[in-house]
Amino acid sequence: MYPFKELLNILSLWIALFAFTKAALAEAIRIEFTEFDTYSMEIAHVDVGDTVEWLPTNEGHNVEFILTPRTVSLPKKSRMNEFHSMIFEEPGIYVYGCTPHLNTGMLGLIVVGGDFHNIEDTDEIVLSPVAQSVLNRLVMKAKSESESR
Ligand SMILES: [Cu+2]
Repeated sequence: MYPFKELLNILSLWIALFAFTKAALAEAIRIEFTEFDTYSMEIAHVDVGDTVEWLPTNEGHNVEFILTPRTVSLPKKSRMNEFHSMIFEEPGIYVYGCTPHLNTGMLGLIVVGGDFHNIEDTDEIVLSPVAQSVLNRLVMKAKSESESR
């Protein structure tokens, strides 16, 4: 038989291991660059603290943020054809696009924590007519998805 103290040690080891595994499994959302000049996931609903990863599965694309909550400054755009990842710590909506395909509407929307407080700021983004209609569609879809969650 193990002495009580040793049992406690084993128990706390298991708890630590469990916490570690949980942290390691914290959700990472993966978005691919596609041959159709789109992101494989146009809208991502994530929780605060989640990581989003962009995979350079097709050449000629990157990730450039064009809207973040006001408390978050625009991150530097990612390099072409490179893996990119970002942790989302502030609730709100984030809009990004691919620098060379912004005008043709290669856009993505991330909703963090189901928070749309800065939705009005999307009105101030200046885009080509095509990209503008893509953005409008994404915003409407994200809102209705959010309501049905
Ligand atoms: Cu692109």
